Amino acid sequence: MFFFVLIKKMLKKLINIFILLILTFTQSGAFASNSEFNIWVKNFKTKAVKSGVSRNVVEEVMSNAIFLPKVIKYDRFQPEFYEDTYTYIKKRTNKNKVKKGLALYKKEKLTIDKIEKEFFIEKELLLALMGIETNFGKYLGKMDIVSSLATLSFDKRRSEFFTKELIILLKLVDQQIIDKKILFGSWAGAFGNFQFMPRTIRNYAIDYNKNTTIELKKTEDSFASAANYLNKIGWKKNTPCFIKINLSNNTPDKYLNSSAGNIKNKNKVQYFKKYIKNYKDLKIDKNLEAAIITPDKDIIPGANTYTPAYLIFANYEKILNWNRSLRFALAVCTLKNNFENEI
Ligand SMILES: [Ca+2]
Repeated sequence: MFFFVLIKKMLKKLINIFILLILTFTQSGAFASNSEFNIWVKNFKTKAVKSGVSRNVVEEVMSNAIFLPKVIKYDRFQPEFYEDTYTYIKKRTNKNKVKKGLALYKKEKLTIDKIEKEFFIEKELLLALMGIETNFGKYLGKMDIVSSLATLSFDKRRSEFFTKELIILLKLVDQQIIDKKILFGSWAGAFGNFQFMPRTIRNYAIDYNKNTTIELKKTEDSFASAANYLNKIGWKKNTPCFIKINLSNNTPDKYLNSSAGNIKNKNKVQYFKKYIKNYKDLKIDKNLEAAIITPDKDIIPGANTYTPAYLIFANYEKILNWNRSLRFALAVCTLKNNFENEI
């Protein structure tokens, strides 16, 4: 009798554990998301076919799409503190980076020089962008970008934007412009040596060596595509990007741009004369249109309001077009200058 009660108790306990397990499993985010994700994929496929992608390509490419929880984690990650501008630039433009870029240039000199001439874009700028985006092709990203884009499209936060990007990518595969076997890149769907999003590929990428596909992980196509992009958005060769200034403490607040989203209160360099302590030393055309940026202000706790400060020009804003970050554009132009001293 005692033995029978013991077995009954154990059985009850096992059933409880079993129920608990089922509950835990079905309530977990990953499980819930997966079933909802599959429904989303089904609806997305219909949408993609309606927008003109062939059914075969939609079925084939989307059949391997999975929900990637880590992509959501990266997208939600907000750094608790930002590096100050000096640290950010220093890390990304150091001697090692210059050395690595020079080695690549030496190897690919003929191609890179040809592209520089053809698109009117300085080779130093191309090298700087590649160095900062992927450390010269070392960090291309290993994420399956179809799944990344699908995950971000499924997610509510920026669904519309990423759905459009994914449809563009499917169209590029459908038109056999991009090889579907090499779609690995960053968690946000950027791809190749210069980290192009699908829309950038569609609008600016070039099959430079004319072998029918655009290979953004190879020098010829990726450098020509980046140069074409910069040329089309209006980068002007041999005109300045930014210059460092010592800003006076009486500079009105409205002139201090600290956000990359909307550069305000532009004027000729000479207009800002009364606010710039080292004005006389600035080796720059004083009639150029400029704006002042103070990238640490409002972002770095306890940062000095007026230091560091820079005058930025039209070219700088083209780099913001590429990536909307004040620090990114400063680092790119700094690395470009570093290359200029070496090539
Ligand atoms: Ca090609």
